[in-house]
Amino acid sequence: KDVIPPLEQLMVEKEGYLQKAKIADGGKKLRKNWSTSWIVLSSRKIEFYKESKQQALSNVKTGHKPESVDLYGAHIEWTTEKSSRKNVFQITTVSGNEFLLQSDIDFIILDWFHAIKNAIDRLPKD
Ligand code: I3P
Repeated sequence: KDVIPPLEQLMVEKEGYLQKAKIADGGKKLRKNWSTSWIVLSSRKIEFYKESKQQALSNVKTGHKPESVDLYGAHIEWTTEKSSRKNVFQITTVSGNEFLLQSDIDFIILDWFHAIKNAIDRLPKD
């Protein structure tokens, strides 16, 4: 039978592949482990899928959940200190999760930075 996706998933603003490393969970530092992630940005959240888009879509039916990042109150900033890689920015959530996102391709990472920053800036600040 058909599964009706939540409203946010019908309002996807941007999606694509980036390199991702989660470096803190609830304020607790994690060992950095870069991997390719399928990333879906909607108005209020980012979802990180470990798999390809195809697998991500089929997982909607199985109920397999991606890692979801709440953008309310989140911070985004470029960083040159947290990685030896170029084109890295960090997202920090209110809950103390920290993610690094990276692409070697300048325009791709710039587009993502501005899309996520705009989404955060559009959300209420309190
Ligand atoms: C890490 C791995 C990461 C690297 C990180 C290393 O080693 O090489 O790619 O981050 O550097 O510690 P390991 O796989 O043994 O955990 P960058 O690629 O972002 O530089 P770091 O410790 O300076 O963060």
